Amino acid sequence: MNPVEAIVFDAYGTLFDVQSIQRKLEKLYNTRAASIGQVWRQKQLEYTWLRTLMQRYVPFTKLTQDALLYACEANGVNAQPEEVNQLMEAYNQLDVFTEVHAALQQLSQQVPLAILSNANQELLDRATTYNQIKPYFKDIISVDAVEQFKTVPTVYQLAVDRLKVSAERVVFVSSNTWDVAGAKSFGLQVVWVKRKQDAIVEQLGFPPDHTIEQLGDLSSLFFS
Ligand code: LAC
Repeated sequence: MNPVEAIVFDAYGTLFDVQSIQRKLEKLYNTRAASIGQVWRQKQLEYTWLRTLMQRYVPFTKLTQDALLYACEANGVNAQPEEVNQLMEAYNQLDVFTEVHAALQQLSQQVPLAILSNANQELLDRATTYNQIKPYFKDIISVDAVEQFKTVPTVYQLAVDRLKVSAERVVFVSSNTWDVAGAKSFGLQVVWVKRKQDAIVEQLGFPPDHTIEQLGDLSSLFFS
């Protein structure tokens, strides 16, 4: 295993728990909330991939709002502007998973940390400030800088360039199996944080180097 000179984190589902958005959806749309939430997340991902293929970049907040409008219409809901604003505001105030603070506090004393995310810079700045985790990071990197979304190699190259560390000495941590494959394909060391017990690795030929269940396992994995 190569020495570790930096650890880079994906944001949504890895650091930030998107579950709180589901609760807001339930308040607004009760029985249709589950389906809206599911279509919203899937469409948000699809739009990042489609817009990259089309070379038609827009900031993550705009794309996420477009995906929400699609999800509501697909479920027969005519989303009101106030409801859309409420749900989008939730992205600025997502809570981190329970183990995140302690894990980042410990890891930041051992090696430089960064975030690498599809989210736009403003959204990342607000979410990390809200959760008071900004001080743990040497850098907070948004794909805004290259105007392409994951899994294009250019995005992972951003982390290598900004941290000035060779790819094989960067550990990338994500809960998103497609992001795991993208980072591994690029050449980073990759840890999958398997937060959902029924999740499985993508059949893309780029499996993670390690699988953990929560971020507190990283320190013993690399620094014991
Ligand atoms: C991100 C999403 C994919 O932060 O979680 O890039």
